[in-house]
Amino acid sequence: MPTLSSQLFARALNRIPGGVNSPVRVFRGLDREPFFIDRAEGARIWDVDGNEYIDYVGSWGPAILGHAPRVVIAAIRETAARGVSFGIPNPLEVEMAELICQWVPSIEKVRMVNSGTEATMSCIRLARGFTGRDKIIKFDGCYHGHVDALLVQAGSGALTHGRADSAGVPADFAALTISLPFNDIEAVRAAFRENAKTIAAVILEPIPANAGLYFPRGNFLELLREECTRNGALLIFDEVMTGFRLARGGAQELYGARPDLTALGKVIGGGLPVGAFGGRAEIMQQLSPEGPVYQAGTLSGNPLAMAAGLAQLRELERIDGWKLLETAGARFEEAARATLRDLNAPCTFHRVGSMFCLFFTPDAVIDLATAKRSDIKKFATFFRGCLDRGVYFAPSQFESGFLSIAHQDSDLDATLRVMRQSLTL
Ligand code: KE4
Repeated sequence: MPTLSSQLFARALNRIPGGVNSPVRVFRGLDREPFFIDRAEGARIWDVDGNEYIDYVGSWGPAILGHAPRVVIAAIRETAARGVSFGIPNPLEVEMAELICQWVPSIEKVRMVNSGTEATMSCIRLARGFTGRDKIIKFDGCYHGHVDALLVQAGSGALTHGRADSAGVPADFAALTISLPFNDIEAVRAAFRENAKTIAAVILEPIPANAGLYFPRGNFLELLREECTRNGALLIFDEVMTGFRLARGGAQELYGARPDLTALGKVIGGGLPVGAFGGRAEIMQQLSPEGPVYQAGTLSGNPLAMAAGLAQLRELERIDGWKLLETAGARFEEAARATLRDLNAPCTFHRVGSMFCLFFTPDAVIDLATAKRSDIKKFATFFRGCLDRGVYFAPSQFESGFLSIAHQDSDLDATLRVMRQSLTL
């Protein structure tokens, strides 16, 4: 008897491309069909066939408090009772803007949008409008959403599905995007020399998490800041994933960095569709209706996403969630590393705060090229082993895992037991 998930997937394939509304959900290369979710609470999810999993995807980042946190659900219910969307300024978007600017000092003005893609797309257009320049530097393996200008050597689903560049992006567009190896400051300097006064911005995930998770080496971020300032280009941090997750002020707080623009998303919506972008006031003033750079959105700043996001962020601050997540993350990392040592497993484990990644390569992972040395087949066996034992990790080697406030020590201990079994399959 086919499972309910497989019946739903068969129907989905009839009417939805690939059966999914986002490619990374399709379990590509994992020799499994995706399951369909029924409900979620805390650190756990249940599929439509009643199978329970400890969840380390967390809706790809938003579920930092765990699923269906009481404060968020209450805020949505209460706000929805007064109307769902107005297209008229509402008090909650003012509160959200004030909170973002207070928590992220580099952001003097901010505008809400409805996805991370919209946030990065708007940053690119704004940088081009502000500088009068057209070219963009990004880094191989960094993923910034499905923006034409940034689907060049992109990570996440583009990488998982083996198409780091996308069809449908005109060659003339792609030619304006220069993609370089992450951590290679000499390549950045050479690109600025070879494209003098034509580069509008450098955009990056300050801690890349869409080709698996790896880190800026040495003072790479500081040198990027210097090169952008020296060459009159804007520095854009894509903190859609790291923002409000790794620290109250995101990765830029951890590294003491000061980008010109920041893209945000995920956590600030409490699970509802959201994005935001902000930065120096003199740049943001270029946006319509004050300036010549047009950007707009029917549902931007909608009260439900604002209420959910504010409730989540304020709860994070109330409980000092970042400290709790660091404690849990360190505990998980220590036990995971001990397991890998004990099994002499050919793996590399990376973690920062509540974000982690297990690469199936013994080599150091510092950029996309080294991440791609991972043994995808071993990852697939590990993923299936964990799934069959009730642990759901991101369905791709080129993604990151997320802990939430809701993950208890007992969940982590159970997960580590499952990891140990799945690493020896
Ligand atoms: P969205 O448009 O999917 O809301 O955000 C795009 C985006 C931008 N920047 C970063 C750093 C991101 O990680 C993302 C989206 N992340 C992926 C997971 N790696 C979303 C999952 C999906 O594509 O279904």
